[in-house]
Amino acid sequence: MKIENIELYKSITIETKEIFFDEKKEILFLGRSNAGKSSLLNILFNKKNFVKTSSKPGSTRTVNLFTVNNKFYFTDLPGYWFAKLWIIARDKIDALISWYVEERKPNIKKAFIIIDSKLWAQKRDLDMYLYLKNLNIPLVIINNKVDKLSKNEALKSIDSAYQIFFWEKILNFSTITKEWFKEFEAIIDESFKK
Ligand SMILES: Nc1nc2c(ncn2[C@@H]2O[C@H](COP(=O)(O)OP(=O)(O)OP(=O)(O)O)[C@@H](O)[C@H]2O)c(=O)[nH]1
Ligand SMILES: [Mg+2]
Repeated sequence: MKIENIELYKSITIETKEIFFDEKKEILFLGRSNAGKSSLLNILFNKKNFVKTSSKPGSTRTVNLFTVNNKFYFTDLPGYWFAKLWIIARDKIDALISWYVEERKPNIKKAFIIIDSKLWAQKRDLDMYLYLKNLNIPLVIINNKVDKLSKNEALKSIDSAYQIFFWEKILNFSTITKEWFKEFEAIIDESFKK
């Protein structure tokens, strides 16, 4: 898909009264804080700082929907585990994520779980994986930041991810080198065909 038009459609918080009812097909970008969700969207949109990113975890605190080509939603979600947040704030973010996912479930054609390959998959990632699986949401794991690893470490990291996520579809990725970008785009195209 050639991305020609991108607009920030809306930002949703736990205080938002109602999630709209709209038939557009949607893909989600989920992951622990700092894994690279917002960076990945910038790469796809081919823009430098359109989606706010930060080296400090916790930069995305709302669910941000971007309309792509007036036809699809690409949705950036807050990180589901940000240890430095107060427990109440953390619970609020987790509640926002699950409320959003469950409301929009019929329209979600793919959820990308982005993990930081250097930190390996953690229990929270597995919890999210099992949660989405239970909801029957199609998903792909993105093993991001492999530019930080040697070739050998990258192989080990994806191997361990396969074992943790029950041989689910996993793609190595780096938003810096953009290696595997073609494969990533192909997954997106295929998601919207359904
Ligand atoms: N080395 C490397 N750094 C990356 C990569 N992708 C993202 N980063 C960096 O990781 C940091 C976090 O990226 P974000 O895209 O803001 O992460 P996020 O998952 O949206 O984080 P939250 O909004 O806090 O949940 C930034 O400093 C990025 O530049 C990558 O592939 N390789
Ligand atoms: Mg973000």
